[in-house]
Amino acid sequence: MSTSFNQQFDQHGAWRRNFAHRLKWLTSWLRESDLLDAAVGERLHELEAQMRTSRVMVAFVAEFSRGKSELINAIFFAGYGRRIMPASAGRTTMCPTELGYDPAFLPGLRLLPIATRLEARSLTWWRGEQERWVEVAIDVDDAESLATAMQKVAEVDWVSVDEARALGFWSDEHPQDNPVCDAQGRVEVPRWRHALLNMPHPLLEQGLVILDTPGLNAIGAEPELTVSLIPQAHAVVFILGADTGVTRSDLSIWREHLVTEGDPGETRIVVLNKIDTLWDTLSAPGQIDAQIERQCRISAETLGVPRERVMPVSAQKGLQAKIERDAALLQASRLPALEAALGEGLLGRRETMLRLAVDAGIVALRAEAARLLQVRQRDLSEQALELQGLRGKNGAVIRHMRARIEQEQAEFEASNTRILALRSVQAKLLREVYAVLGSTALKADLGRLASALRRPGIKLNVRKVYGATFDALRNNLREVQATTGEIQAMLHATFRQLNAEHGFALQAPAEPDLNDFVAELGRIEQSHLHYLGVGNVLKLAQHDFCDKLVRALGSRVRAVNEAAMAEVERWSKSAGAQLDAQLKERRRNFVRRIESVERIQQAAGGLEERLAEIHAHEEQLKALHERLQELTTLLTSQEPSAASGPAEAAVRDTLRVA
Ligand SMILES: Nc1nc2c(ncn2[C@@H]2O[C@H](COP(=O)(O)OP(=O)(O)OP(=O)(O)O)[C@@H](O)[C@H]2O)c(=O)[nH]1
Ligand SMILES: [Mg+2]
Repeated sequence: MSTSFNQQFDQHGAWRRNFAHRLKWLTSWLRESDLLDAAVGERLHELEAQMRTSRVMVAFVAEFSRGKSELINAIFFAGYGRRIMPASAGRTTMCPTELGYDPAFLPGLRLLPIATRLEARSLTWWRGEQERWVEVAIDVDDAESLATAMQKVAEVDWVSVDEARALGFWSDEHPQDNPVCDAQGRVEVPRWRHALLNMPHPLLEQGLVILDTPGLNAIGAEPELTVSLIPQAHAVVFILGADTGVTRSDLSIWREHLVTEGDPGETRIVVLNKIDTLWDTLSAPGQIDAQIERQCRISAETLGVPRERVMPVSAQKGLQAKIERDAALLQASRLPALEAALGEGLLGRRETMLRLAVDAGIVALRAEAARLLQVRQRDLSEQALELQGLRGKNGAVIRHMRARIEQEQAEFEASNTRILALRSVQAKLLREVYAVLGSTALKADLGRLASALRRPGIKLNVRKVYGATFDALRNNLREVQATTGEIQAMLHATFRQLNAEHGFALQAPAEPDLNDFVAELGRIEQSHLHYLGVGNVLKLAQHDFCDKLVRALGSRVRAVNEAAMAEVERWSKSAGAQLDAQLKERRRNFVRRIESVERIQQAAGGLEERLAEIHAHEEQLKALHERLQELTTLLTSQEPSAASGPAEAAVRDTLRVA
């Protein structure tokens, strides 16, 4: 039960590596067995990409100084024997900091200057702009160098009030939130807008992404963080201090970031940190435990979550205990229980999802390859039948047979026009899909939203305005679904006809189901309404804020639309690839039949020899089919890496927001 998050993640990584290994193996077998046609290749490619790009993101969210960075140090970086993320009294982490690993980039820390806030671009956009980021090289094997580089995320600049206002760190409407000016009338602002650490740390290499955030109650947090980045995390850890209890600002951060409607599957963990501040040498251990328990209960009640969801820990003592290898202190820090919950809840769910997707992919792959084998099998038995009919026949009959095959071949090539027509209609409808979901159309929709939000008196109408925009966006998806339905009907009809005329085994691939994307739009809408509902609606009066909000929205909706387009494209490609594969097979089949007849024309014993060959070939195909079943089953029937007994399932359930 007490496998740590790190161990769990290692197992998850091992499973992924193992899968990738077997997939490679299957690929080379398919190639050797001449089964790797375009349709099969497409499936393999998808599976490989699915595994490679799957990420698990954990976000740490809390008021400043609750111990977010310290907890990250304790859970993930204790192996370095020192503090890696800066953690100190007062505000420390000044910009959102993402830790992950992408082998496409060199290891290093990339920092986006705060001045980019003055340009009308979303963070998502900036991610693609390499040259504006400041790169700090790190030596990944040197803890000192890593920790020194990470100090950058705490850097600040002193600027005039005007500059601070322009950057979004000064508000005339909420003067109580403004930072204090120094003697020269300057205020402190973060030097960086966002930090990305790219590092081949074992957990990060396996797809873990950690998001550390600056204390969020402060003025100046970008809406994109709330409505885009945090909602995309697979788990959000919310941290309270045992020394402070649930303060008003904790509560407002909780309401703004953690209470999201429509995200029932997401994991939210509440951590009551700094329990060591309750370790009082004058109290008996039982009294201390009772006090911790009482604090957890009160916190749970205040936040409105079940008591089990609140986990008491001491990040600092946990880090110290791991570094000093002090087992008793580690136990007292209660860090292991938190790690176990994080590992089982988060990874268990993530792995289940990945497994389901991968299993479906494998089944489709197997069907695709099996179809190819079936076609070949049928071609062979037809050939055998054809040749058997030639037994004891004279030369004229054989010549006639050859002429007939050649005529069939010519007719087949002539019927290609229908296939070409299918292709062009398909391409035209796909272009329509791209027009509906593409970025030009989205820009127009969001432009309308932005101007509606700027109208005075919007406060009472926000729901309606968002509703109108999202109805339009949802309608786009529905329109696309109607188009794919049309293409599907056409595929069915044409495939049926081709099957009947040419004995093909074409089967239209399952039509993409866009309902998940419609639901995702609903979640995005909810997260925005929620964000505006918790007191941010007044900020809409600031143009800058409004633009930022709409840009953040744009990035998320674009991602949804792109995913939907990818799904449509995948389906369309799969249909095309099937058709190509069958055409190719059929052409090969004509060539083989003519060859057979030629051989029989030339040699007396050619017929029996050819029949024996065909029979041997049929046996071979049978064996291939069995092997295909075996190899693909190997990829689906692996045991889950994380033990998933009833206890774990229960933890997982408690981690779920009902
Ligand atoms: N006693 C005690 N102090 C802790 C614990 N965890 C963190 N701290 C201290 O609390 C202070 C703030 O910790 P940070 O990790 O910097 O807090 P943060 O939430 O990242 O704060 P910001 O980066 O400013 O948003 C530091 O001085 C830590 O050493 C703990 O478990 N016990
Ligand atoms: Mg911090």
